[in-house]
Amino acid sequence: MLYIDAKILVRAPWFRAGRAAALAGGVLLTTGAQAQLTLLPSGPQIGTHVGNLVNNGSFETGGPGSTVRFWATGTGATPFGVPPGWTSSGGPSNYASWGRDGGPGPRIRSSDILPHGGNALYFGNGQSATLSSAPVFNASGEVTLSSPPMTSAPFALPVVLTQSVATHLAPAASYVLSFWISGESSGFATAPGTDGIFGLRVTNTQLGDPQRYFVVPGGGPSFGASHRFEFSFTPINPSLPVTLEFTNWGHFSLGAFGFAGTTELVLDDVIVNPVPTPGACGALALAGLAAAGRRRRGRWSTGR
Ligand SMILES: [Ca+2]
Repeated sequence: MLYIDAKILVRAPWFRAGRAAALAGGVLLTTGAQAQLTLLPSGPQIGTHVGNLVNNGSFETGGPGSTVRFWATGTGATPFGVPPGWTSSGGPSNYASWGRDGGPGPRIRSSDILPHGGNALYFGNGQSATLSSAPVFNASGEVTLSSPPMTSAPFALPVVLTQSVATHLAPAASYVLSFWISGESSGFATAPGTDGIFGLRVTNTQLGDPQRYFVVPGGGPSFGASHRFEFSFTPINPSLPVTLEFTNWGHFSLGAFGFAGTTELVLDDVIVNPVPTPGACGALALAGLAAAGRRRRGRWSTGR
């Protein structure tokens, strides 16, 4: 089976550190009829490479390492190469790159230091993105928009990365989605930073497969230089996979709303883990942790 072994789960530092409370809530309260995608509070990392259902989630397989390839299908930039396991799309002018560059690092496009290995994805798509109204950057890292972002010429299309993840072959009561986000120049930015926006869709977890929006940390005081986003989710139809979809529209031009031009998405270390169904004793233990240990801690990286 591809479950996280329960013994590994209990030994994991995050489980002992109190963040289990939020995950326990997801494990105990959701069913297939209550499918959801819940952003977890910041805290010690939950996702583990052991039991990761994502194929090439760290972009290390086939990675170019100390140089870059251009990965968003549709680009005219060369050399071209899509990370194995993933599907990509973009406009002809996109310059989304895979690997690492600059330093000291590893980093890509002067991001924060990569959390795993020596390859990550930069979603470069130019100074072309706009919004019809002001975004709201919530403290959780989720961004509230009144209408979808737009990408204008010459880039025309957003840069999109997708992978179907076979959760249906690893049945579980719930799953953890974990990934690391930084931004172009975020590792060297000075306050107030230029936080950006990216899109996340996880199909088969919310009715209508809505796209949601989250901050790309720009190195400023609010969100730091990088962040690991983690979610709990339950598939609507457990006999089908879920699809991860990451979208960058480009640097947003938000001067009309009082914001500076924004940074662009850097992504690494994508993980999906099944969470085993706790037995009666396990459920009681988790409930106890939830009651006694619930706390919320800010852990936005301040850059390094
Ligand atoms: Ca990596």
